Amino acid sequence: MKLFDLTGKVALVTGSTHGLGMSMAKGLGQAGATIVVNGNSSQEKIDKAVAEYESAGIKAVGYKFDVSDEAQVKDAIQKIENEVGGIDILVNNAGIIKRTPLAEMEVADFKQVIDIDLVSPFLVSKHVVQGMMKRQSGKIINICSMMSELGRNTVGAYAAAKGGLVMLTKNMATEWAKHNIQVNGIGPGYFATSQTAPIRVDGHPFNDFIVNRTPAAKWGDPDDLAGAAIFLAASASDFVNGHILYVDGGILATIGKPSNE
Ligand code: GCO
Ligand code: CA
Repeated sequence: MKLFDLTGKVALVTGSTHGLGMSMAKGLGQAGATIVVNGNSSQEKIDKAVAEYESAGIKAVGYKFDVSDEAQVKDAIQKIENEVGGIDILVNNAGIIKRTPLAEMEVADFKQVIDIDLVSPFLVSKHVVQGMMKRQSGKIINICSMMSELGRNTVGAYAAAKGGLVMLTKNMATEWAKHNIQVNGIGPGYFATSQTAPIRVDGHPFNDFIVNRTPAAKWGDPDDLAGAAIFLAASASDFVNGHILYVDGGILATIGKPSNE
């Protein structure tokens, strides 16, 4: 299906050494894209991830850089464009979460969450879009959250960043659509990843709460995100712009139900 074919495309997925970033990147790779793998913890982790993509038959190249450091971002994007090719698809996925009640949260911690989860998507996009504008073609996907729409105790900084990312997505779409660049978001529901591991343990009240709160009655399987990523990266979505595609098992469709139902 040509509409969903990414053969010959270069896709930079930030934070793609593990978790949802890796699942979405694998989907893009299986649709034909070359994956530029990014992380910032260690070169070893990147090398391991690249090997994992390759063993799945996906072309992958690793670049270690900090998405919140403009000098590093500029340098890495220049290298990627020279060494791999023009970036056709950018997935702003890298992010962090801190679970602390707002009244007790240090300002520095709040700012760090905003910096990585909101400023970095702007920063990376700002540099990647230069090439996209020259080529008059590009796809940017910002990874949002249930917390783009809903509040929850202890995740205020993350929610502020992810809510902001929705408006950043709409504004990028507004400014860049005329260059044939589509900017959309994916809003994952509750997925089984390392980020949610501490709140997913069996017997933890949050685990039962999520299963009960989700009409699909389960945590998402990270592989369930690949289809949305492929759609928003492919020509199938060429007139879809500024939209957030929530992949949440129906959470946002409902107020929820009492625990005895
Ligand atoms: C939490 C979770 C969430 C998710 C996700 C939901 O503590 O509530 O970690 O914030 O990770 O982004 O969409
Ligand atoms: Ca190309």
